[in-house]
Amino acid sequence: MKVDFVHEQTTNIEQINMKKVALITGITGQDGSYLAELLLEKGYMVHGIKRRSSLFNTDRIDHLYQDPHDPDQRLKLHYGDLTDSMNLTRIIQEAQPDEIYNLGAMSHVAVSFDTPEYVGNVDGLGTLRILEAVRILGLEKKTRIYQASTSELYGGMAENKNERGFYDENSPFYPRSPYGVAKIYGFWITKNYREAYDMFACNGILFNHESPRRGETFVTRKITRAVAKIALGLQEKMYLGNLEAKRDWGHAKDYVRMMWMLLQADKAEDWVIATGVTTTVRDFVRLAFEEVGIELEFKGAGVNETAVVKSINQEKYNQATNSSVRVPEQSEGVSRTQQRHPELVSGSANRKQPVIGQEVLSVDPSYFRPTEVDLLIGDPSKAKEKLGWVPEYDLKALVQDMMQSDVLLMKKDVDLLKAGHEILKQAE
Ligand code: NDP
Ligand code: GDR
Repeated sequence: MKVDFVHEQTTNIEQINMKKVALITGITGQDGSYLAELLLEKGYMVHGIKRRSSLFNTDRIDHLYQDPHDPDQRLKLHYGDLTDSMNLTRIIQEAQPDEIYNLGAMSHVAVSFDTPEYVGNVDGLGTLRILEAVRILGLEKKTRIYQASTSELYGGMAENKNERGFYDENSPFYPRSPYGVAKIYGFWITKNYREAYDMFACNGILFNHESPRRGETFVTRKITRAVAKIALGLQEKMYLGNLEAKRDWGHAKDYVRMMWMLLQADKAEDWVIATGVTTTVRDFVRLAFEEVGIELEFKGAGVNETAVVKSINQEKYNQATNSSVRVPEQSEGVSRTQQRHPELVSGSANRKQPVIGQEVLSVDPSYFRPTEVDLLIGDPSKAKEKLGWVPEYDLKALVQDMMQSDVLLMKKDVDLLKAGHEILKQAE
């Protein structure tokens, strides 16, 4: 039975879902926030684990907040950590979840080279702690578990692709980072608990997925934020690492829908979720600039590669930036505040439209990784055929979504700074 069919059932399935309880580790992350939205829409009671931090770390889910005093509260957050077995066991006992989505992880590949032991503990052993807690609590026949596995398991080894040139569920693994190695433990321990204890535990082997909520230090978001700032004249250029790396980029919204579908399937299995299209980091940069009407020319190679503005489609640029970049008239003069804080002032002379020939990108080798995954491309045929998964976003739509969101975000920042400037000016 295709899961889409389950989706389309009306009252009966919705009534069943009304009673379902889910627990999400990593609810404050990109995927956790979209998944929480999806499950709440479906009528689930959602429990989420958040870490204690010295600053609020719930920005991505603040719009879902529900008053704990409300008797109909359907989103409950628990303090916790994947390194703490007792804490996890207690939360699982309290929530009695029908479904656990283990999305919590130190998820940055480059950072995993700096914190390898921690990554092993959280991303590897953390998965074991969840599985073992479910078993100890005798919930192994009730609770279905989704493990956030990753295309990093393949390590981009060319010889391990299938005959059609993709990585699929049968391709061998060869992880290339402490993150990938920790996640391979998570993958195998999930499979082992499924086989040893007949638990409904699935691995979603997800290829890169992005969104306006993507963490700012992953390459796509780093690019869209920088391009928005460059377009608005708030920054001159950006620095990136390996422009040759190729990734299979999808939209996080499509991928979290698939996580849910995997746990509704008849049988626990492992699944590749991908778009089947791969693109270089360089082309992602090109596409992002195109969204604001700027065409780039790439020059040089390797560490000496740069990109300059080749042409500007003024109509598209104006439309994308909503004419918010205003080069000041000479006659407007410069106030004392502007002189002291030119960087804070919208419309000040240092905030200008990019110009032809401007260098907007250089390579900084400090972003290179000790071992790199050169190329990833996934074959999602199994998920499409068996579960009827149909992604809504292609790469262009993804880039468009991220660019529109970041241009808006940067403009809001500018407006806030401008408002601050007006207040300062009035105080002078
Ligand atoms: P994010 O980095 O956006 O979110 C990670 C989440 O894990 C955050 O909520 C974070 O909390 C939490 N977390 C980190 N360390 C711990 C810990 N010690 N204990 C409990 N929670 C912790 O990742 P994504 O949403 O992008 O990814 C979700 C999962 O999917 C991750 O496991 C990732 O490795 C995996 N994955 C992601 C892919 C992608 O392209 N996005 C592709 C394939 C797999 P805090 O907010 O406090 O930092
Ligand atoms: P990745 O994502 O390592 O694939 O892991 P990331 O966006 O960090 O890197 C993708 C590729 O871009 C190259 N790159 C840069 N990367 C970053 N972060 N910053 C740069 O300045 C830069 N310049 C070039 C990288 O070298 C790499 O080749 C993501 C994470 O979400 C993992 O948790 C997840 O498991 C995998 O995707 C699938």
